[in-house]
Amino acid sequence: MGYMVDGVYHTGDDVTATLPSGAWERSRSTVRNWIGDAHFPAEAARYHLFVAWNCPWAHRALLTRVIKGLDDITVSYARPNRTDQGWVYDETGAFSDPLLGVRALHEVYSADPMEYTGRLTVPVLWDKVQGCMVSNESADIVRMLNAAFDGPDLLPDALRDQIDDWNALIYETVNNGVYRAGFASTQDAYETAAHQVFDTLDRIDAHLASHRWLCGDDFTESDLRLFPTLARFDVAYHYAFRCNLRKISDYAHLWPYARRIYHMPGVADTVRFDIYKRGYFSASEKRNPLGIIPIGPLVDWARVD
Ligand SMILES: N[C@@H](CCC(=O)N[C@@H](CS)C(=O)NCC(=O)O)C(=O)O
Repeated sequence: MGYMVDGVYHTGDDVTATLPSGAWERSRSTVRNWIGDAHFPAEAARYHLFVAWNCPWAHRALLTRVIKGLDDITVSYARPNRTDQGWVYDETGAFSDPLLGVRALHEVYSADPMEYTGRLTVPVLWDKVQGCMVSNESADIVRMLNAAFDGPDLLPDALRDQIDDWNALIYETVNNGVYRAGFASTQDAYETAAHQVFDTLDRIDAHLASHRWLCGDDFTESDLRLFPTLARFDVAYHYAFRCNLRKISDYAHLWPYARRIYHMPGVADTVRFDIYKRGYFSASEKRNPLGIIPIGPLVDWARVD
């Protein structure tokens, strides 16, 4: 997968992400600048996103871009499968990088004068004027784009505590919960994580029986952060990460809610089910040694109730 030390790329894995209990932990993002600060003015056309269609964290940034109408932020999409060079790009076409012309994400990180140390993750928000990274933390990217630019407010002051509470639960047990289930290396760690996923999905389904959105009448950041996991669930997590007690399309309220988000303007264009399958079912010694990609399931996201 690769990592970087003082701006120099190394192949292999620097840190073991698996704890002695067999549980799996995500490493922390370290580039945490903020649009709106003196060095990073709120001019959309100045910024660029490096993403991968299959990455749910990058999906948060893509969703914020379309919902806030920030088409001026340009985007480079990496190939769905990582190599020993990490996330890579073609020379031309849909998986190329029109901005810097890089062939691997580590070239973006090393183009920043900061001499980065850490993992090479998407999304990266890039400042084209200064030639440096603004942030590699999707939660920050969502918040700074929301605060710096016009368009629907995803984080109204009055709902902030509620939003933070949902975000914390959803991050731990759903967004990252599916990864903790899928990457667990013991039966216990897997079962604990997988049950947490469904406990929260069940709770959200019950909540949505009497609420249009997580925080009442308006679509907020919490809905935005839940959606990438819902979009990947039935085609990928249910099988590839063994989160298979239920599918999203089995839920009475969560399923129409997920489709309500899918049908918001621009959102369907951020979703690529074929690529989710290619990414999550890529050959993996532990999870899918032969790299065979299932043909199904058929999930009718186009349906409008
Ligand atoms: N905290 C980061 C996590 C991003 C993340 O883990 N991205 C994955 C793809 S889904 C990645 O690029 N991993 C590459 C690696 O860890 O080497 C965020 O939310 O922005």
